[in-house]
This record gives sequence, structure tokens and C-alpha cells, in this order.
Amino acid sequence: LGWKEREIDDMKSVCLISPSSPFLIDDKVFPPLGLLYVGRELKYRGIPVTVHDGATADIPEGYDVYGISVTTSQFPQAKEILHHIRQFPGKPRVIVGGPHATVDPDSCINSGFDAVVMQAGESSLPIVLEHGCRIIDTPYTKHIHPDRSLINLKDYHYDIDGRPATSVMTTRGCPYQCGFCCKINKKVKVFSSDFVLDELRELRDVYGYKAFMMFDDIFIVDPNRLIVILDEIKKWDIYWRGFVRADIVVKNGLEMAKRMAESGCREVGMGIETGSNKILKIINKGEDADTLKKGIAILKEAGIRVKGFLIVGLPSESPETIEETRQFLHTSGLDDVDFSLFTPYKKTNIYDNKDKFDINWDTLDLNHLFYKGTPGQYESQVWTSTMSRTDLVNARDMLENEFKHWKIRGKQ
Ligand code: B12
Ligand code: SF4
Repeated sequence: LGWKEREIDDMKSVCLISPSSPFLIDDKVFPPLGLLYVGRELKYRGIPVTVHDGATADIPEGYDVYGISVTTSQFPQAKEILHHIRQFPGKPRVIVGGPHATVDPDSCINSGFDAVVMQAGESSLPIVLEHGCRIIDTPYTKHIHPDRSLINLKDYHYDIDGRPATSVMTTRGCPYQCGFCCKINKKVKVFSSDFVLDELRELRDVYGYKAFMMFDDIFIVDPNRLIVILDEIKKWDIYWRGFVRADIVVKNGLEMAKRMAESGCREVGMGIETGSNKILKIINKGEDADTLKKGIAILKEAGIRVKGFLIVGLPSESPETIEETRQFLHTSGLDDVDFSLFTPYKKTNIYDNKDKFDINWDTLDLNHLFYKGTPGQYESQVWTSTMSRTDLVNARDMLENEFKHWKIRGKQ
């Protein structure tokens, strides 16, 4: 684009918006980090910016540009916000970014947004502000931390074993190719240990946090980086929680798991998905049930609790595979479980190759495109050759009733 880093001549004021998520029990658990990265870059360029994470009626008027962050499940809310802003005087421009814009830019253009930003907003929003592109797709190249001063962090409430905690992202993207998972980053980027520790220090010293939620797809993906981070934070008396893959836990071994525990790791989340080896293969999980159990056992031996995330209604789900999942759970050693219904998102292998799988769906209802919501309000979008939508909802509820013994403490 021949664009070089400089201040934008025609200074525009920007209001960044996080839509509500009415299907969640509480949508004020974690701050909208994506917008805080974008906001940091705009501030750095001297552009007046504010972040709005509240009711649509309270969106402030008077900004030149409004930028909305959207996941697929929030798309209906984002369109309502667009119509709301269209009533504002001065015809401000409305730009959309976030995971849904990245996987389905056409739906955003067709709904009337002025511009669509795919992938890294911190790199491309300044370009859009200056050049007025319609669709722009830029990978992550910048090394910046999110600007948490743009919001009141204390409005968000999450805790790890009684300590107030907040979320951190130390990587972008994931090198694995699970068939149900949305590829929103084309490349994987792992931030250096120094860069990560700087951000954690800021959270500890400026904001007073003594607990962190590492929201990376796989925080432990690089063992060399992990060791440096763990050896430093073990001196801090902090708690942390993060997401792991069982095969990496097995590869890293018991010593690494013990180091994680010594550094304050209280609990990890692990994608189990299903107890059926047949389905694990179909979804290209890259792990079998034995590896999942080995990973859980290593973490438990090190003194770390393990919460398993499971999905009901993956391709080829049947009464037999549900039973395999039950058997797996009985012997898994998991401390906590979470059951979602499979929801097909664009830019996933299953969505793009529906005909190759034993799975079906009609036109997807955008108002129900979430896989975890308020209990009692689940609806399945999909069915398989042996299980109807109702069968899948019933199977999810049955598994939850049998295995969910911890009380709900948050959304994920
Ligand atoms: C943390 C997280 C959550 C938190 C949300 C916390 C919060 N307030 O943001 C919780 C647990 C609540 C959650 C819930 C859900 N999540 Co979630 N979540 C994530 C996760 C792991 C990290 C998000 C994050 O902070 N990323 C870091 C930032 C830097 O990236 P980013 O948000 O994409 O933002 C960058 C760009 O997208 C862009 N950008 C973003 N917004 C904007 C706006 C503008 C104007 C511009 C220009 C650019 C721009 O620039 C940003 C900086 O680079 C992602 C996976 C991932 N690795 O990203 C899944 C992910 C976003 N979640 C997903 C899903 C499906 C859900 C749920 C629907 C699950 C459910 N319950 O059914 C809900 C929906 C919640 C909602 N509000 O919509 C999917 C979304 C897929 C899709 N097609 O939209 C993802 C991608 C996981 C996946 N791979 O499938 N989630
Ligand atoms: S489910 Fe987890 S491991 Fe699989 S591709 Fe998605 S983020 Fe990566």
C-alpha cells in the first residue's frame, strides 16, 4: 500500500465498541482485549480514542469513526449497533473487525458496514482511517501490549481461587488444525518471554493483579519460552490458569508440569472434545483418548487441577460415541468439565467440507450461533445420521447432569 508509519494527517476521533452477548450468563468477565490492542496503536498515533463496552443506547455521539469488534455470535448485535449509529448526526463511518469480520467479510459488507478489517486491527485500522479501504487483511506484525487504561478493569470480574484475575494473550494463532476450530490467524506468533513478562509486570505493579488467565490457544506451546516465564513468575506469588493440549503436556513431561505448579498454575483448561477415538480422528484432533488421559494424569500428579472442554454433536456422533464419552469421563481424572453443542463456524474444515462428514444443518440461525450459553436455553443447529437435534441437546444435558459437579464460576 506504500503506507509508512506516521501520524494520520486528518486527525479522526474513534470510538471502539464491544457488542453485548445476551446469550452469556455474564458478559463482563474478561475485557475486550482485541479493542485494547487497536486502541493502544491509535493512541500511539495521537488519535483520540475511547472504548465503549456497555448498552447500545449509551454509545457516545460525536466521533468521526466507530469501530465494532464482532464474533459470529455477536453479529446480530453488531448490526443493531450499526443501525443505531446510522441515526447519529454527521454520518460517522462504521468499521467492523474481529473474528467474524476475519472469517466472513462479505456478510459485513452486505450488511452495510463501511469497511471490514480482517485479522490485525492494530496494523490496518490506521490504513483504513487514512485511505478508506473497503476490506483489508493484515497479519500480526506489531509488538504492542493492549492499553488497559482505556477501560475500567475493575468492571470485569473473574477470579482464580479467590484472587481477582484478568486475561492475557501471549501468542496469536495455533499450529494445529482441529476440524471444528475457527482459523482466525493465518500465521502463528509466539511473543518473547521478555515481552510477556513486561505485560505481566504491568498487571502486577500498576493494576495490582496477583492472578492471570492466560487465554492463549495453547500457552505452553513453546517449552523454551515457558521455562523462562515460569522461573520468573514463581518468585511473584501469583496464581495462573491457562489452556493446554494433552500431547504437549506429555511431551513436556512431569518435571515441566511441576514447574508450572510451582510457578502458581492452579488449573488448566484442556480441549477433550469427545471420548471417542473415532471422532477424535474425524475432527483431526491429533490426540487419542489415551494421550488425553496421560496428559491429565501428569498434570494431576504435579498438583494442577484439569478442566476438560467437551463438544456434543461433532460429526458421526451417535448413542455409541456418547457412551464412549461417558466411559472416558468416568476414568479420566478430570476435576471439572464443560459441555458445548457443536456449532459450525465459517473457515473451519467441517463447515467448508460438510459433505465429507456425517453431519448436517439447515440455514444457520445467527441468533443461536454460540455453543455455550445460559443453561436451559440450548438449541442444536446440527444433527447426525443417528442423532436428531433434540437427541444431541438431551445427550449434552445428560452428560452435564452426570458429570458437572462444580458450580458455574464463569463463562469459560
Ligand atoms: C478470550 C475469548 C473469549 C472470552 C471473551 C472475552 C472478551 N471479552 O473478549 C469468552 C470466554 C467470554 C469467550 C466467549 C465466546 N467465544 Co471466544 N475466544 C476467546 C479467545 C480465546 C481469545 C480472544 C482474544 O482476546 N484474542 C486476542 C485479540 C488480540 O484478538 P482479537 O479479539 O481477534 O482482536 C484482534 C483482531 O480480531 C482485530 N479486531 C478485533 N476487534 C476489532 C475491531 C475493530 C474495529 C478493528 C478494526 C479490528 C478488530 O484486531 C485485534 C487486535 O489484533 C478467542 C480465540 C483467539 N485465539 O483469539 C476465542 C474466540 C474469539 N471465541 C470464539 C467463540 C465461538 C466464542 C463463543 C461464541 C463461545 C460460546 N459461548 O458459545 C463466545 C462468544 C462471546 C462473545 N462475546 O462473542 C471463536 C469465535 C469464532 C467466530 N467465528 O467468531 C474464537 C475465535 C475461538 C475459535 N477459534 O473458534 N471467548
Ligand atoms: S481446538 Fe485448540 S488445538 Fe485445535 S486448532 Fe483450535 S486452538 Fe488449536
